[in-house]
Amino acid sequence: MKNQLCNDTISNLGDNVQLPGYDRSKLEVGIVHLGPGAFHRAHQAVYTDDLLRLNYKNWGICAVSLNSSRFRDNVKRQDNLYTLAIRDIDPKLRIIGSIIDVLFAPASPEAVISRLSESNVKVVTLTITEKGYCLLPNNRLDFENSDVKFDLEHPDTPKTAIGYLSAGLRKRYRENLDPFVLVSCDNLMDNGVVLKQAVVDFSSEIDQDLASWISYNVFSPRTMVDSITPTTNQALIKSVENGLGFVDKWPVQRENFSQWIFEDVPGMVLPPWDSVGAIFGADVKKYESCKLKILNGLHSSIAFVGLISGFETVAEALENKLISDYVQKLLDFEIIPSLTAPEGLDVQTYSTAILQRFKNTQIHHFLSQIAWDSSKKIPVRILDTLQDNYRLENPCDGLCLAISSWMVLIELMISSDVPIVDPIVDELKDIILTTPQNREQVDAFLALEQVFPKDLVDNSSFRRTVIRYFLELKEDPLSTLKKYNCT
Ligand code: CS2
Repeated sequence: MKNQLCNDTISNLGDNVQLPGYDRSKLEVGIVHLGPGAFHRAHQAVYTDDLLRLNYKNWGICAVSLNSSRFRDNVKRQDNLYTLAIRDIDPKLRIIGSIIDVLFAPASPEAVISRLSESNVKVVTLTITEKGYCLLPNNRLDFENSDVKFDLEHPDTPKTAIGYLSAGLRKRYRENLDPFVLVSCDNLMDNGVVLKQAVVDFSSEIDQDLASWISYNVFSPRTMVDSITPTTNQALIKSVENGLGFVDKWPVQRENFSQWIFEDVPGMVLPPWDSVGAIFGADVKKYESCKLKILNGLHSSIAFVGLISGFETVAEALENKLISDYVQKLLDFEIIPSLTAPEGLDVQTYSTAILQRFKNTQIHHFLSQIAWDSSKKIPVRILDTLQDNYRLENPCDGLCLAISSWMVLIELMISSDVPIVDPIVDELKDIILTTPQNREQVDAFLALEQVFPKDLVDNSSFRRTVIRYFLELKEDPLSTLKKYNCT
């Protein structure tokens, strides 16, 4: 049995592995992170690891899992160290040491609130996925959400990130401490703005003065994050073990590319992530919009058409010429024309680089992972572009085809008993199991108010096109793509 990665064994690792190289016992927690999934560990924790290498000792991370104890259970015995495997032309293994404490919130909510109210904690970062924000389609907090209701009744033992942020800020407010800066790192348009509004809305139900204090004093910049990070699986664990010669129970993998852009707000103090590659002050709103519509919009579209055509990973799906032609046409005729690029960004070059990244065969980026929580992703990634295109009288067929593919995929998954990861899984099952007719099924999907905005559903051209593609795709996905590519 091989030794486990931990503080005591780290110096025995081979030269092929990059080590933190700083004294972890000297670090102080300055950042609390909510939701330490693969993306956080491969992105913000790595930027922070770079900072710690530059000797900024007071920016250690306390990672807080809100839903699962898996991370804590796996990394505890390895002193919270883990391996980052860069899977690219030039593969690398690197040990990340920036996470110095891990809490599992359901086991000790008071420990989390107490961390959040420490004076040395200046920043709270979040990767809680779209559904973690508990938002309505208009991006305001959903007070009917059962977890939000629970948190309002139990503000000292909350379940949601919003409940924790409010509780931590309440304690700081009472103790006359400055608030922390909120840094949302999720793929939401205006992520910082939306997050702060949700915390203010929640807090105003508890204490109006607290809500005003948050409103006036909390910084919550918009950010854009980017790095393709497939989830950790057994294959990764095995290959990292072979590369290290040590056991790492919870490594993480990603491509080499990584980007982090922040809105720069006067007076806001952040860890100096700009000294390790992050960009402060760019036109983040436009960057975010380009990234969400191009990278994430294409990702979801490829996931839907790829899965119903029998492919498993992004790179595999793009090897199919019908799919890659569809993606190129979608990009050139429907996505790029709807965008306003930030100054200095050449959208053609940007999108070509993204397609190149998608073709990276060193990572197995499963389409099924991208398809998780699609009901939350579709509005931001696809429907916003569709609405713009209808307004601008641009072509819309390829985006409608993506929406129909999602509906076909849901039907396929339910009829073959494949588990669906989505906050509205029950509604989706209901549609397929109780609405037998094709057209009626599409109408039932379109009636999902959490997904489809009313003006889009009322657009008869949209509805007709989605029905047409739904019927055609069910017959034969690849020949449907062929037809679309030829028109
Ligand atoms: C992906 C994203 O899983 C998904 O939905 O589209 O996680 C994507 O890989 C990242 O946003 C890339 O930065």
